[in-house]
Amino acid sequence: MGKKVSASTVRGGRYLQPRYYFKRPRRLALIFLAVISVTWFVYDRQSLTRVHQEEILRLNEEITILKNTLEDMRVPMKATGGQTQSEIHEERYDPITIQRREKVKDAMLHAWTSYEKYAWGKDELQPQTRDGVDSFGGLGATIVDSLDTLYIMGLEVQFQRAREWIANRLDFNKNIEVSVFETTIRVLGGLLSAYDLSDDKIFLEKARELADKLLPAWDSPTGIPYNRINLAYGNAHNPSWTGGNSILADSGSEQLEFIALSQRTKDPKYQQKAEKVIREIQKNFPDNGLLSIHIDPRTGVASYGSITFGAMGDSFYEYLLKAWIQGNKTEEVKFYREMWEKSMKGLESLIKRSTPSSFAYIAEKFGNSLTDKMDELACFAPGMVALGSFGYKPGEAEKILALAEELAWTCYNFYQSTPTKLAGENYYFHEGKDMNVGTSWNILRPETVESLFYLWRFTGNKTYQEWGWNIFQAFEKNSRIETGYVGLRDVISGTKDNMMQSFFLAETLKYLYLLFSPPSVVPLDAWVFNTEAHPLRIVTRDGLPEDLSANQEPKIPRYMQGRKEGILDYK
Ligand code: DMJ
Repeated sequence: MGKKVSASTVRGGRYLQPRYYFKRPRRLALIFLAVISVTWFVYDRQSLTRVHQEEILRLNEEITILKNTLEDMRVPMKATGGQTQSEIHEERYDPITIQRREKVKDAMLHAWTSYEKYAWGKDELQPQTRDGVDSFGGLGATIVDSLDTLYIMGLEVQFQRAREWIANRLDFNKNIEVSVFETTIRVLGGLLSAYDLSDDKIFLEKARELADKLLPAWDSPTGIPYNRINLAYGNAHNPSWTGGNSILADSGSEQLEFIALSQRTKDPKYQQKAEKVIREIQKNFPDNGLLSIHIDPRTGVASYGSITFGAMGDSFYEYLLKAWIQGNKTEEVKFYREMWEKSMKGLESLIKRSTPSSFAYIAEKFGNSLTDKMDELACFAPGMVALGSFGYKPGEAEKILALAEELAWTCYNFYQSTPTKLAGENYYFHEGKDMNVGTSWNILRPETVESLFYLWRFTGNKTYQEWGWNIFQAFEKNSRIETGYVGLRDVISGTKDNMMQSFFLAETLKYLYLLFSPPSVVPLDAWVFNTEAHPLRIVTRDGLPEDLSANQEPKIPRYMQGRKEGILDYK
C-alpha cells in the first residue's frame, strides 16, 4: 500500500528544494547571514572559554606565589637578624626575582617531598628506583643536610617533621665506619646551623653527641685526624689507598664546626682539637701556601700527591679564610688569614689562560709541572676569593675581586659549553681549543652557583643572577623527574643517573634561593657558611653574639657596603 502524502508535507518539502531559493535570493542571503552569525557566535564562545581557562591558570599560579609569599611574611626569621620576610620585601625587590626564588623553593619542595615519600630516614634518595641508600652510614644525611634550607625557605611543616626524626630516630651509637669529613660538614654542620637558626636545644645536644663520637679521630701523633672512624668503637684509621696518609681537605675542614661547637657549649676541647691541626700544618707551611693532597698524620708533613683547588684540596683553603671570619678577624685568629693569603699567592701562580678565548683557570700541579685541568669542584674558589678580597688593601682588593669574576666566567662556561648546559666533573684546556669536558658526569654539584651567590652579594651585578637562573633551568630540564632530581651520567648525551645527592638540597638549592633573595637573608657579616653551605652564626671567641663584642673590626669595607643592603640594585 502506498503512503499518503499530506498537503503540509508537500508544502514543507519545498523548503528543501534549491529551486525554491534561487527564485527568492533575499531569503537565501538572509539564511546565509544567519549561518555565519551562528558560526561566529559559537567560535567566539569557544575562544573566550580558552582565554578564560588560560587566565584562570595564570591567576592560580599567581595565587600560589602570593600564598607562599604570605607564608614567608609570617615567619620571623632569625637568619634575617630578626627581620620578618615582609620587612625584607619592603626592600623593593623586583617581581621577576621573587618569582625565580619561588621556583627554587618549589624545586626544594619537590626534592624534599620525593625524599620523604621514597627514602625517609635513609641517607639519600635514588629517584629512578624510588628507594633510599645509606651512603653515609645511615645517619639520615638528607634530613640533617636539609634542615637549614627548609628553615630559611620558611618550609615550617617539613622542618618540624625533620626535627622530630632527629629528636627520636637519629642514633650515632652505630657500629658503622664513616668519613670524619663528610660526617662533620653534613651532619655536625647541619645540626649546628639548625640550632643557630631555630634556637632549638635538641640540635645542639645531638651535635655534641656526634662530635664526642668523632673526637678519637684526632688521636694521632701530630693531632692531624685520621679520615675514617667507627662511630660505636671510636677506632680510626686512614683508607688504604692513601698509603696511610690523611687527605688534606678531609683533615683541614673541621675547624668551623668544632670551633662553633666549643663556642656554643663552652667546652673548649672541640676547638682545641681542630685548631691544633692548623697549628701543626703551619709548622711546615710553604711560602706559596700550597700543599699536596696527602699529609702524613705521624709527621705533619705533606707528602706526595698533586696540588689542587679541586678534589681533596679545596676546602682546606676555604676554611683558612672562613675560620678567620668566624673568629671576628681578631689578632687571635690572624694566623688563619696569613696562611690563606699565602695560599692565594699560590693560587695566582696556578692561574693560566686558555686560547683563543682567554678563559682563566686554576691549573693543577704535580712536582714542578702544571696540568691544564680544573675540577668543577674548584669553582668554589671564585666565591672564596671574592669573600676574602675585603681583607686586602684598596687596589689589591679590586684586583683579586676581578680575578674571582674571571674565574666565575670560566665556571659558568663549564655549563654553557655542553649540550645540556650542565657542567661535567672536570675540564681540560688545550692550546687553541679552550676547554673540553674530561669526566662527563654531573652530580648536581653546587660550587658554581655558590660562587655566583658570593659575587652577586659583593658586586651587586645582576648578571650573576642571570647565570644562576640559566643553570637552575638546566637542572629543571635535565635533572627533574617525577620522583625527585637525578644527576647525569653524561652531560653530552643527557643520560640520567639514579642519585639525588644530599648536597643538592643543602647547597645547590640553598645558594640558588639566596641568589634570588635580598642580601639581608643570611647576611654575610653575621653568618659564615661551612663547606656544605650550612650557615653558622658569627659570635665572639668566648661565645657572645658578634654585635655585643667590645672590639669590633669594621665589618665590610666601604666599596661593598651598598651591596650589603641590596637596595641599590632594586630601584
Ligand atoms: C660538598 O659535600 C661540599 O661542598 C664539599 O666541600 C665538596 N663536595 C661537595 C659538593 O660538591
